Amino acid sequence: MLLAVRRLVALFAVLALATSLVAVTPAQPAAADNVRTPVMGPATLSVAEVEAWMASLQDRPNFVYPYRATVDRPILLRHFRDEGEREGVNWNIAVAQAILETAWFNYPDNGQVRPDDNNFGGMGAFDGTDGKYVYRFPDALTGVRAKLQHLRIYGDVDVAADGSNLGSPIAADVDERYPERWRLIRNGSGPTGLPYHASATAWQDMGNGLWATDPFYNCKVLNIYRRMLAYHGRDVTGLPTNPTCLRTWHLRYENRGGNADGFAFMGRDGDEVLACDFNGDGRDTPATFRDGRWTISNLVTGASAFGFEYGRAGDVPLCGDWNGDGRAGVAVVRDGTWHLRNSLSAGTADRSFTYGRVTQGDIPIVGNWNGRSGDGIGIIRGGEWHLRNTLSGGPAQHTFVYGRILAGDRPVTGDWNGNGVDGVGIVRTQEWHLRNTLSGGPAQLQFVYGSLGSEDVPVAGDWTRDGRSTPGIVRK
Ligand SMILES: [Ca+2]
Ligand SMILES: [Ca+2]
Ligand SMILES: [Ca+2]
Ligand SMILES: [Ca+2]
Repeated sequence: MLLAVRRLVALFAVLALATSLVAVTPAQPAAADNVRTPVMGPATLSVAEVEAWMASLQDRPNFVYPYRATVDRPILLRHFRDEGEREGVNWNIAVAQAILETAWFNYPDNGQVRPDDNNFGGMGAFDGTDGKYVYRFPDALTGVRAKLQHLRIYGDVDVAADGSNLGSPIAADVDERYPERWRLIRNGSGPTGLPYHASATAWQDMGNGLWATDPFYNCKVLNIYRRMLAYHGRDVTGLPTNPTCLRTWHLRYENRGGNADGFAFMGRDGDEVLACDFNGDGRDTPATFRDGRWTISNLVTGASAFGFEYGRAGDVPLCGDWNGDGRAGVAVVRDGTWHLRNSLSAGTADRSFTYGRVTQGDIPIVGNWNGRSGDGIGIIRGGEWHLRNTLSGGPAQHTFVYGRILAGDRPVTGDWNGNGVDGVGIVRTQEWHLRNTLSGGPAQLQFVYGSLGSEDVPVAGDWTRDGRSTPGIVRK
């Protein structure tokens, strides 16, 4: 019996693509009771609206997950709408879930489910079974129906034990394994009764064994749904505000456009995000700051993070190697005064000095401008960069104009070409403009990375230890 229950859970294991994102399992606070996005209920967006949003991303020439389902995308979306309305399930979110499960209906070749399986929910994709148990539906309509009828088991307290009040007969696959499976999941396999019926009436319940093992499963699905709504200017206030949701860092290992090579999970809404080499192993890793509280990971996934207090609310946080030992420390800038600390712990500043007019809008930055050990400092005033090699007040060694910071460009620094000296850059919505030399002039590297405009926070780092800094974006 235990085996059977385990299998049911494993049945819903997400595809390899999504599973690879599950790298961190920090202690999880319980979801707030007031945050509920029901599985059942009407959808917000029309087929045309969902199609327009998908096209805006998936039809880009460099999008790595081209559409490969068995019917054209608008037809598939109409199936989701028709079956969603028949079962009373919010089909917009069902599409978001399918996008996560299938990697945009691409079904990457390393996954167990193939495009012509018409399986839109990872159903039967056990870990380590080479696709032996994957459910294969004869056509896209049946596959969509099966998925939405599954969602009804989870979300509808009133769905009948025999499926007799479903909007359509239980979707059957070619070998009729599916109706039996539907009843099993609806009614339970053990003496305790009903493990899945009405077990996730809201999306915030999903994950942690419900549909998927990934504790962030609900966050990922709702983030996709959120993007869909935001594209059309719909209200996304409070969606999702599940406090278990961590920000996803989409890390790129090259200085060119494309999709993320790696992911980290760290930080929540309102946290400042940073990346530095805190342990001197040559790899930059994520950190967050909020109201004086630092959280730092020495793993590029954001796992095994530790925290301490240094600074307070309103301070501008920075990280850098202040003493030239190869390890980054922390700093806060408060009222124009920089307070640097070499160790990653609470305590007093090792060095304090005044540089720039941060209270009047100067943006403080950190970088190794001369290639010698240890980082220098800088400020951006208006569009003008002022860089200083020594950790003290005084004149800048480099002053130049780069980017349109006042118009909303976000500054980034990093060693883009791996020569040991940091360069400068700006991120303009989703365009990265990087320059190796500390002077104004055209970008030496220019590419598109990220897609959410003001919602993506850029952060650069050497994620791979090859000496070169490359982009990252931190996304809700
Ligand atoms: Ca490191
Ligand atoms: Ca150091
Ligand atoms: Ca460089
Ligand atoms: Ca690198």
